[in-house]
Amino acid sequence: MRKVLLTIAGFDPSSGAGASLDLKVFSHFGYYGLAVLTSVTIQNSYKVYDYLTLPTWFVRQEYKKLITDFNLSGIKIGMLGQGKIISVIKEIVSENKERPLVVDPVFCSSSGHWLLPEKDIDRYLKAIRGKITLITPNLFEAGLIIGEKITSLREMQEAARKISDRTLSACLVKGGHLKEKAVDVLYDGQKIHNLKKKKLSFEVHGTGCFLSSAILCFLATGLPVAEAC
Ligand code: PXL
Repeated sequence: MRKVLLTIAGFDPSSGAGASLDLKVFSHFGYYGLAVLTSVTIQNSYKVYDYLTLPTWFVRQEYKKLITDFNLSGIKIGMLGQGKIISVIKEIVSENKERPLVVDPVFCSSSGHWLLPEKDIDRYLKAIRGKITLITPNLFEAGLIIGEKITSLREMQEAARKISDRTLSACLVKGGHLKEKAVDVLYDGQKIHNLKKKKLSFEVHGTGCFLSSAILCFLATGLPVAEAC
C-alpha cells in the first residue's frame, strides 16, 4: 500500500501550481495524493486572472470525509485564498501535529495577484504556531512576515531565525528571486544551512508549490528537515 499525502491548496487549471501540481509531485515520489481545495483560480501559464474561494464549511467537510477513509502520512498547505479558512486550517494542523506538516505561505502569485489578504498573515501564523514542521516563504513572503525587505544572504539568515521563532518550526527562506545566486536558507531550530544550487535561466510559476510538496515527500520517508530540504 502506498503512503498517502494530502495537499490543502487552490486549483490552478494550468497545473503549473496548486493542488494539481502537488498531486503530480506526490505521485512522482511514489505517494498516493489527496487534495482539499480551498479555491479555484482562472489562470494560464502566464498569470492569475481571478479566483473564487470555497466556503469554510465546504473545506472542512472535504477534509473530514477524507480522513474517515484515509490514513495521512503528511500534509502540505498552500494557497488559502481568504482569511476565513484560517479557522479550519487551525483545526487540521492541531489534529495532525505529530505528522510532517509543511506550510507554503502563498500570499501572492508570481504575476502579482494577492492570494491571501495581507491583513490575515499575522492571524495565519498564530494559527499554525507550534504545530507545523516547516514553513517555506520566498523572499517576498519572508519580508512581509518580518516587516523588512530582504535582499542579501545575511538578511535571509536573520529572517529564517525570526520566522522560526514565530512559528516554532523550521523555516526555509527560498532565494530563487535573488539576483545572481540561487541559495535557499534553512534554519532547522538548531543551525543555519545554506543550500546552494545553480540558478536556472527560465522563469516558471509554481516552483514554490513544487518544492514544498517534494520536501513533504522526503519528510514522510522519515528524513530530518535539513536532509529533506
Ligand atoms: O505559486 C503560488 C500558487 C499557489 N497555488 C495556486 C496558485 C498559485 C500561483 O499562481 O494559483 C492555486
